[in-house]
Amino acid sequence: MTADASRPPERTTKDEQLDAVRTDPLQGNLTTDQGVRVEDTDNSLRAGERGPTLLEDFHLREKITRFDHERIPERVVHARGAGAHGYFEVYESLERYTCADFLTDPSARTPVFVRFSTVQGGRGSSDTPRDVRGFAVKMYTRAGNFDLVGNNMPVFFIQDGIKFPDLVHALKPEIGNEIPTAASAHDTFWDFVSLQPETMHHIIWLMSDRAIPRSYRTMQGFGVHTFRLVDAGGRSTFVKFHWTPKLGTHSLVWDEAQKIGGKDPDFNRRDLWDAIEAGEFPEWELGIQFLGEKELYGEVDVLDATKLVPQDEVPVTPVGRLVLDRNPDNFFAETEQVAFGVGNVVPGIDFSDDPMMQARVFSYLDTQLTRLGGPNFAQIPINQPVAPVTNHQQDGFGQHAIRTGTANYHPNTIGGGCPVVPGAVPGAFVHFPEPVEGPKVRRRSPTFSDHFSQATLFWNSMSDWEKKHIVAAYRFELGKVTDLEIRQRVVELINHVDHELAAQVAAGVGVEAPGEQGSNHGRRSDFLSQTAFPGDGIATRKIAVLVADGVDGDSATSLVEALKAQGAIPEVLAPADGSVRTASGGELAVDRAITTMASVLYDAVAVPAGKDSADALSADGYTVHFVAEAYKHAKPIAAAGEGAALLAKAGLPDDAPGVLVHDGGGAVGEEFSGGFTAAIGAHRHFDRNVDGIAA
Ligand code: HDE
Repeated sequence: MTADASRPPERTTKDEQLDAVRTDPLQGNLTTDQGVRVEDTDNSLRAGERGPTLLEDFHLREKITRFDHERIPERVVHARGAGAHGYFEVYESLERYTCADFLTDPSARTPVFVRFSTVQGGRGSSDTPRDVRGFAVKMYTRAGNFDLVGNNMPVFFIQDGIKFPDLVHALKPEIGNEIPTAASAHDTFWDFVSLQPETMHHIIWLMSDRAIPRSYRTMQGFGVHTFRLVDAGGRSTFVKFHWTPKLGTHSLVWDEAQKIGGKDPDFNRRDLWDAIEAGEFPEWELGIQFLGEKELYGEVDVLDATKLVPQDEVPVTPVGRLVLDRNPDNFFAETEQVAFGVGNVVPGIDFSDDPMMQARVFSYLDTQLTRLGGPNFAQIPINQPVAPVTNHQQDGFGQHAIRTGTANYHPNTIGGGCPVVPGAVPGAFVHFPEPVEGPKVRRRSPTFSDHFSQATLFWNSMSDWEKKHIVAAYRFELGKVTDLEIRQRVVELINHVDHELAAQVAAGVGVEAPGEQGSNHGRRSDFLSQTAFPGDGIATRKIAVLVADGVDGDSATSLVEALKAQGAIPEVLAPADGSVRTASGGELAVDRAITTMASVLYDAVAVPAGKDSADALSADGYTVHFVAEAYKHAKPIAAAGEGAALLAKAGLPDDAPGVLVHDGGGAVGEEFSGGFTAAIGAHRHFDRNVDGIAA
């Protein structure tokens, strides 16, 4: 049985809970925080019209005090993010593996709040640097909150949480000048990497296009660690969690990502917001790799967060779906104040001994004490479980509840023994009684010592264009490192991944290519390249339709309608906002002035027929650059009739992959629009030669 995709969005228990705290200050009279009506909020109280301000002006002081304290400390990592509400539904009961309520009841619609993020940049940084993306899901289950605080890459830089402060110190802006913003291309980060071979697997993911997703909606998510599912009888199964986007896994290209950082720093945040506002609810399928109880898969220790278990060996079973269908009302109250915690598990889900996971269970609770100002952060509405909270925790900064009764301890008789602790009954969280033995040591297991073979697996599994992008990324990053010895050490490490890769990187960054190591095992996986996750259709892809006065109205309208029919978002761009005159004397509405936009903000470009329109566009350098740049970024381009002149002016071949030219004017017809749709569906056309294009 599968969940019914056509079911309309319905209000969840979490929505109802949030309703109780949602306020609308846009009514009634302006008051102080004490509810006192004010007579004037534009003038402070002073002794005479030109006299000094008085200390007794409680309204001024309260207003300024509140303003002074509006900012709270940003997250130590993952400070920049965007969030949304939605729900999770399991397709069929997983009771064979777990007693987790939300994974065993297919009729349950579990409310969720998801926050996506970058890692390095501060809260005000841009959305598109080369970086890992956080994919954190808070599930408000009936049995308490379960947080799956994952990333868009299935492995992590390091193996032991005790290295995390070192990693993040090296990655973050350098301490003297606080440079660079939202970038890993600097000496301290690569110095750390060059001395820490266990980073090699994650680093190659970071150098791949996974680090520059086109959209939060087109990236995979991973729980990274191995978790345990525990059934009602106490049997445990190791599992890994995967989120797969319905729209496919797609990325930007690096030059584009850098330009978007300036043109629209909110690119990913806006994309998520707009899609939800438009009713195009982003959707991911939850998949689980059931690993059983084995701790070793060949060379892979399931407790090592720098390793994945290849899907070729253990398939991912689809088990449910996540839909995001509501934007927050208030960014601060919801997206900023949401506190995820790796320690937030529910009966039926438990930890593994992954030393990263163990450290995280501590860190996430601890960090909120400073960030959210004390121990009562779980009472903030976005963090509150929908399951009832009944315990003897009390007081502290930000206590919102008014506790009644006198028994604030356990056991008690004065409170009738409540709340009760009935022992290991169904519904209570019972830790999996894993046997533990061995000496206390600060040592890693020898099963954690292979740092290269999965990086090699990843490299071997890439398509040609993905490999090219990886080489270019290493060259860019290391090219920004000023210390040549660091560059050299990194290249030596890459040489253990693949000699050819190391040689290509070395050639680009001016250091010596190391000798052949013969270390490539030659194995590959079918599930690591992004080409394995194309998604379906072109819904919500943004297409720029370039027009000027004299455009062929039928040509433009037929293109726009054909794209809309496929769920895409065509936008008509012209030299000025308003409308343009069509060749037949009609009017065509313009969505945006071309100078307010850029090709990097679109997935494809179309140029309708019309001689005067094509001539005007071809005479404008900004527009010529627009199409040349779209071509350079391997985007689909369609031109009808005289519109092809713009392509010629930009020096673009009209027979390159993903370039479609339609002879003549008038409505373009199904064959042409179908070809364009297919080209957009393929996302990018990297088999195109772009080397000579100046853009
Ligand atoms: Fe985090 N991480 N992390 N991390 N992490 C935080 O918690 C930490 C790690 C991840 O949208 C912080 O509330 C340690 C792995 C995401 O709010 C902090 C270690 C993975 C988010 C913290 C790790 C992640 C965070 C900062 C090494 C992928 C954003 C603010 C043991 C599986 C969540 C906060 C959001 C946030 C610590 C490693 C993902 C400081 C100590 C591995 C998605 O507690």
